Amino acid sequence: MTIEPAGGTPAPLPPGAADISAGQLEGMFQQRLAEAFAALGCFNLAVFGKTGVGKSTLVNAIFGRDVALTGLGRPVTKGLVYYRHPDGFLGLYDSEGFETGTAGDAIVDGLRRLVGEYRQGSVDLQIHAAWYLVRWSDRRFESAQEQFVRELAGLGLPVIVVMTQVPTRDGQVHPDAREFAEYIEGLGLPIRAGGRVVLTNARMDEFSGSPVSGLQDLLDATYDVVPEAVAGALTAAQVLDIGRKKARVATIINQAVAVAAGIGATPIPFADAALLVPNQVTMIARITAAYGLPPNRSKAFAAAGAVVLTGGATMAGRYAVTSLLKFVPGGMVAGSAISAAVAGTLTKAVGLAWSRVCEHALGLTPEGRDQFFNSPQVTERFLSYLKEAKRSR
Ligand SMILES: Nc1nc2c(ncn2[C@@H]2O[C@H](COP(=O)(O)OP(=O)(O)OP(=O)(O)O)[C@@H](O)[C@H]2O)c(=O)[nH]1
Ligand SMILES: [Mg+2]
Repeated sequence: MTIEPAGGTPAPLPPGAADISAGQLEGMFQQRLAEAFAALGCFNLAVFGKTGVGKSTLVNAIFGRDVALTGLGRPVTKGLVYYRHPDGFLGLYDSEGFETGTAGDAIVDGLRRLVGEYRQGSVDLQIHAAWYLVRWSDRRFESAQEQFVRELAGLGLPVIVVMTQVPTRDGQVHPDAREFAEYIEGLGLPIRAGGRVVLTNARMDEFSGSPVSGLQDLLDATYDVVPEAVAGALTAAQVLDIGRKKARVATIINQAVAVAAGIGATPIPFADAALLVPNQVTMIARITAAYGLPPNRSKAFAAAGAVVLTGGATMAGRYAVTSLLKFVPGGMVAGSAISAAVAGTLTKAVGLAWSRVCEHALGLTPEGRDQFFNSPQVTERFLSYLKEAKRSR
């Protein structure tokens, strides 16, 4: 028989599928994980602005990583370097040491060529959003800067103008920054975010006590301009808006539950509970990718993933079957078969438990974060979360 995994191609099951070997499962896990990350694609952001305006700091605050430090830089044109983060789903065009005037002209010329190239197929490098940064304390916006923004927009790039290092007190923006933003807005530039300048402060300023602000606003404005095809990559890459990650994961779990219910529509003999596992492996892989867990953060993590999703998924499947089953009303059909409802419930429990493992790995759970994940720890977490899923039913 074949099982349709959520969002993937039908996976042939070996004969006597109730006993998928650990080796087969490990291979399946690696393949599904690779597929899930490939399906995310890559979100490419271009960041422009004068030296010291706060480009790196802002990117760091929203994506939680110094892409320029961790990525492999590739000069694409004079003054513009493209970094692909090793995780694969985030790319950054950084205009290091950017100055307006002739240097700006050279960048625009380079970009024109680039945009032409990716229109011809290298979609992978397409710029999905462009931030133009202005530091509030500069208090002036030169005509060369204005010209540059117009040219970027003229190339078809969705440009968001961002004011950086903006001080606020009690939620109130410094009046001079507000006035400066209004001046820029008054120029009628062809910019996104509804023509607004987005005001941000990416780092708490110890001296003035100005808190971090405006980052969610900038992220929301960025989502608004990003094509649906790379929204998943943006969701995986950003570390600011956990709600968006959770919402994506909820969709993935629901899809897997629907597939599981389909598998259980013809009640499965109790002993064949492992029939549910390939779909669960796909779901787990997609959840992992959706959260933006580094696919290869470390050898320890990769090994842990393999253990959980080989031994773990099987264990989870069996554990769940033996211990969850009796809690599902009407779960048992003819005494020893798994119904659609039960198949769905089991899959949901596995999905929720794995989500929590991911959140734990990212430091989003009250327990904090294990920097150095090892396999037994992950397995233990997974099973304890699974038990809680059972209790909370
Ligand atoms: N308080 C505060 N400081 C900031 C902020 N953004 C940047 N800084 C500081 O300003 C300095 C320059 O920031 P960077 O992020 O390196 O600026 P950049 O635009 O990447 O500079 P180049 O790479 O040289 O073009 C650093 O000392 C930062 O700590 C901010 O939002 N708030
Ligand atoms: Mg920088």
